[in-house]
Amino acid sequence: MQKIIASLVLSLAAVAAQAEKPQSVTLNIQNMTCSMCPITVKKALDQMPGVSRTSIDFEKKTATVAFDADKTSAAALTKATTDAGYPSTVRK
Ligand SMILES: [Cu+2]
Repeated sequence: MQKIIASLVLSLAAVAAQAEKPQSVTLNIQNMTCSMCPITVKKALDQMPGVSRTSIDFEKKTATVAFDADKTSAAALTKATTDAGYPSTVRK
């Protein structure tokens, strides 16, 4: 019985690991001119499904976003900031 539970826990962990495909992308953000802008950009990104973490660098005008590749994409993220008034491109 214990063996069955142990293998069940292991397979559950494997499923959980597979379900999430974390990916990270850095975007170059245009139009961030004042200290309020990063808040707007962050909000636009955070509301996207699958986004787990967003950090904005106001000095470098970039946003680094951790997201689940099953739920969203880099293209959807650049569209989100663009729709919010901050056109962005994926930094290569
Ligand atoms: Cu601003």
